[in-house]
Order: sequence, then structure tokens, then C-alpha cells
Amino acid sequence: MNRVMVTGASGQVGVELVRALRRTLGDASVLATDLRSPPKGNHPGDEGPSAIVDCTDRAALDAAAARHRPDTVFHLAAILSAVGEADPERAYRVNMGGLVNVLELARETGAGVFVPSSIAVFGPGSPRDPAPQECTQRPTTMYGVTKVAGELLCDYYHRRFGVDARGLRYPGLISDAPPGGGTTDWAVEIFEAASEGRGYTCFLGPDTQLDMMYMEDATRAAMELMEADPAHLRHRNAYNVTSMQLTPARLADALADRLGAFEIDYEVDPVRQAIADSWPRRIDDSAARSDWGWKPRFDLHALLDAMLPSDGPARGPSPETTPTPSR
Ligand code: VAH
Repeated sequence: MNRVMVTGASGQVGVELVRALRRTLGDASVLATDLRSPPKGNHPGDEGPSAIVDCTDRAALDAAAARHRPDTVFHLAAILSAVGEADPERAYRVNMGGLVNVLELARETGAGVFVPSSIAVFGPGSPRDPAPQECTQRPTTMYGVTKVAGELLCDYYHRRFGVDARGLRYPGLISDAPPGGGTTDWAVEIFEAASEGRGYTCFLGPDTQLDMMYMEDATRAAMELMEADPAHLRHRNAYNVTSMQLTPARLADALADRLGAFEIDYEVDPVRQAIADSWPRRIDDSAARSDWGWKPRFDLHALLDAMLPSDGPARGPSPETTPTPSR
């Protein structure tokens, strides 16, 4: 991986992934594309090349790739679960139309492709605790439907045309970068409230358990997967990966413990609660661990250290929050 193009580069994952890629490859090697300009000037790694590109516009995508000549495309542009339920036709058009454009580009140029999938591929009929790498996947959201179809499309392009397509089923992602309209946005919003000394009104119920991951683990996992030996990849699209399981109540308690006090209350949004309830309470990521050496570095304590740096000295992971290796 030497020259990279990122779609969705101004989104929650894109902003942090572009920075991580530029730290490794150099600013000029990473082209950041999105419908809106990426952040400039307020962070190292924000100074590289960027372009306004709609990934559903094949000609625009090809023109940007012809100028930058990427050997790898990280295709992040997508409509997430909650926004997708408000406009399912647009979610289908963007998520599937953008993906097939990227896969066709990769077929013609030989570029490798990373596509984030999600725990949203699982549905009410999937095992919930844990959800294994392979099982029934009948998601009940348009986002989940496009993620299952996307995984199948990536595997088809690999099998039929030799495209080096790889993906990860991400859990909820926690970052300084703002979230993008998903069901796990609460886990980002709660830290914003805590950092500003405010309480938080959560749109999911207190005991809604989902897999979560700090963004630094997520960007590292994507880069490690793309550099992994392809001979070891039994699943390609896409690997379960997780760092921890959280509920709003558990995270609020941890914040109160760390900050001395933290108030949370609940105004459950039935749409996002139903989405969360259709997803697993825990996923099994043992295949990623054995095939390409996946290992999370941020447990709950390290997450608090990273998201609340001003609250005092970092603490090592504690036994009760060190991720339990999946069976
Ligand atoms: C969403 N953040 O909430 C995304 C993610 C597992 C959740 O796919 O839609």
C-alpha cells in the first residue's frame, strides 16, 4: 500500500483514517475525497490532497483516481443505520451505487479495496451473544441489507475478477470526530457532554449492550487487514472485530467514577432502539485474531484516558474491562 484514495474522507471514520494513513504513507500519498471538504489546518495530516467527489458519479470517481493513481481505495462513503431508515431509497442508492463504482474502478485498475461492513449485518435471527463469524444474516434495516449485499458483492468481485477486496464488521465507533447519523452515535455524544461538564440524555435504554471500539483501534485494524498476507484470509468480506461491549448505564457509571459525577437520563427513540435491539449484544472476533493477528489496544479504561485526557494520569487497563478474548 503506497498510494491511497479515501471516499467518505470527511466522515467520522474518514477524518481519522486519512490522518492515520498520512502518518504512515506521507501526506501527498493519501487523496481525501468526499461530498464536502475535509477539515484543514487544525491537525497534523489534514494538509494532504483532497477533492470533492460524489462516489455515485462514476466519471468523477474515475477522474480523481486517474489523477492520483491509487493502489488502494478505502471506500467509506455510506449512509448509516438511523439516517438510512429515514430515507431507505437514498441509502440503497448511495451504499450500493457507490460500492459498485469503486469495485469496477478496482477491477479496471488493479487497486485493492477496503470496505467497512458492520455488526448491522446481523438481524433478530442471528445468534446474539455472541454472534459468530458465520451465521444467519437477515438484517431489518436498509443499512444492514446494503452491508450484507456489499459483503457478497466484494467477495464476488474477488472470486470473479481477482479484486483484492477486504472488509471489517465494525461495532459502534467512538471518536473525537463527530458521528454520522447512526444508532451508536450516543457513545460519541456522551463523551462530548462529559467533556463539557454537561449531563447526557440518551436515546437508547440504559441496558442496551452493543460492541464498541475506539477509533484508533478501528483505523489500525483497517490498515493491518489491508497489509495482511492474503493467503491467511479465510473470510475477506468481512471480519468481525470488536474491542469491548458497553451499555449507556455502564459507560455513564465509568464516567461518574472517573469525573466524580455524571448525570444521564433517557428519552428512548423507538426507531433507534428497535435497530439496536436487532443487533448482537456481543460478536465473536476470534477469526480476525487467528487469521491476521487482530488484537484491540483500547479497553474501557484506555478509552476514558483517550477521550478524557484532561482528567488526570492515564491508568492501565483493569481486569474487569480488559476485553475478554472471544471463544
Ligand atoms: C451505525 N455507527 O450506528 C454505525 C455502525 C454498528 C453501528 O454501523 O449505523
